[in-house]
Amino acid sequence: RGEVMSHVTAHFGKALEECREESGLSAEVLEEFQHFWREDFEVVHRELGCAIICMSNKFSLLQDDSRMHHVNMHDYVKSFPNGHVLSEKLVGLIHNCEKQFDSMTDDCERVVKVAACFKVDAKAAGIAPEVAMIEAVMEKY
Ligand code: BOM
Repeated sequence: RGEVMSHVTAHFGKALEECREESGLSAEVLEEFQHFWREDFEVVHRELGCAIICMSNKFSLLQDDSRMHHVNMHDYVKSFPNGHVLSEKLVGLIHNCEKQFDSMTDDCERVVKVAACFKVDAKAAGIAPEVAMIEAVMEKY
């Protein structure tokens, strides 16, 4: 059931290389974005938070305060095959995670916490993709 999320991740992940320099995220920490979903990948590096902000900005998914832009995120997820079945859920999970770390003032540190929370909650909700599923759809984007 991580099918839809595999498309979103494959597309979103294409922006990683454009964001490597400005985020300072090394290939040693995260070589390919789809590894974000690996069981043994720990979502802890501040630079990953900076990279996610940079990547999200490529698709206008954030507001000026580096919090999610709900409408744009909704539309982005809906643009993928069967995206409408996931968009509401994904926006809800991310927003719930944002609320838990709202007092953190460093945007990169806060976003990596939000992303780690989202990874856990997406797995629990059964919407997280397998890395193999992402690799299978990479060529489409
Ligand atoms: O408050 C900042 C909100 C940041 C939203 C992004 C969180 C999840 C990023 C990590 C996983 C990405 C996988 C697919 C793309 C989802 C947009």
